[in-house]
Amino acid sequence: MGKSGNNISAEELWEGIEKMAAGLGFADCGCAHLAPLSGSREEKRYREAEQMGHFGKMEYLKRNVDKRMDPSLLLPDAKSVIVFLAPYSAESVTTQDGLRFSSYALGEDYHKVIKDKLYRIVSFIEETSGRKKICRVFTDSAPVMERAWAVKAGLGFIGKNNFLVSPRAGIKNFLGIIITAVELPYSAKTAENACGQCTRCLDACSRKALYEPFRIDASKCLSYKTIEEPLDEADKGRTDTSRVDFSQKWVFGCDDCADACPYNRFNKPGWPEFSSNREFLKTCTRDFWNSITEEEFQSRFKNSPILRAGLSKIRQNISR
Ligand code: B12
Ligand code: SF4
Ligand code: SF4
Repeated sequence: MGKSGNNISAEELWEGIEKMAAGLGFADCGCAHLAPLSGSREEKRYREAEQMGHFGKMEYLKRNVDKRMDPSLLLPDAKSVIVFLAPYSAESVTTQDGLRFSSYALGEDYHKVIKDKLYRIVSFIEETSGRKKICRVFTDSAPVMERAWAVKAGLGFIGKNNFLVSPRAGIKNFLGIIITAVELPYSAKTAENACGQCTRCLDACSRKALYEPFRIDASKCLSYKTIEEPLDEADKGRTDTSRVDFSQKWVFGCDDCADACPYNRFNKPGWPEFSSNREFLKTCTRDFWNSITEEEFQSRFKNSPILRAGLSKIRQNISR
């Protein structure tokens, strides 16, 4: 591997990135050579899912498929995809009246938290290599096949529940991505699927969204139902939650197929930013959601993933 600029070798640059990632709290990172996914098994699976209607009303998944399959359309001259694992392993919240909030939504908006840290690594890459505008940062926000790149970067395998499962850092990790024009040493690590005969995640999925190993009908998934599915016209502006039953229910996201997984034992401690609202959410019973105004909701959940669903949608989820 040659020099990446400023007379530093690609290996030295990568060592610096790894060290910095560990210092910032990332549980692992890896790097893949950027090559289009066009014609790959990942593209085939993606197009099958779309054709079978599994994307429901997530229109953004149907747009920019060319970019999704070829990240060099997102950054000219892109050479490498670096993938980072950001642990969020706090236990989900259940209120005393049985409302459940998924473990990934208990703190600050993860997009911002992760990107802020990745921008620091970008500054390091640019300063060290002596080149500007050679990186782009993504997390859950753009047409990038994040799980597929995590596998290529050697961070783990795709489990039967569709998660990127890391043999070193478990299952509760967000993925963060830097696409860069710098050529780096590519990961030698690989991880074969190690689910074996286990089917705990499929058994745990009450909606049968995981309808066979490695296949999800996202339009049936509670995460889609409680966050992404557009609010029913009839339910817009709902102000009460009177049609409530008393069983436990997921109100924002779902952790059933993740929590069932034995790889949770390898989870690293979650970043405190990802659980900063945990104690408060425990107090958010039906009475709270009934009485809060739109303005209070906007201000209380300003920097939280929960804002994405909106107050009316949360009320709909509670009364469903
Ligand atoms: C749309 C979306 C959703 C949708 C659809 C999910 C889905 N499984 O398709 C909904 C709203 C349901 C959802 C739910 C959740 N999501 Co989501 N979601 C996304 C998003 C934006 C796009 C995913 C996508 O393209 N789906 C389409 C399918 C077809 O593609 P895919 O899941 O990427 O799967 C490909 C690879 O797995 C690939 N593949 C690669 N190698 C291999 C090898 C083998 C053997 C196989 C079989 C497949 C395979 O094949 C697939 C098709 O190409 C990504 C961020 C991103 N840009 O990638 C986050 C992302 C996948 N979500 C994430 C999270 C945290 C969740 C939830 C846990 C949130 C929650 N608690 O409610 C749940 C988990 C549900 C589940 N079992 O997957 C994380 C996952 C982290 C991880 N460790 O895997 C991501 C990566 C966001 C992030 N940056 O951290 N999500
Ligand atoms: S998140 Fe919940 S509904 Fe979605 S696939 Fe997993 S267990 Fe099923
Ligand atoms: S629960 Fe079992 S089958 Fe599902 S992803 Fe984890 S190890 Fe694989």
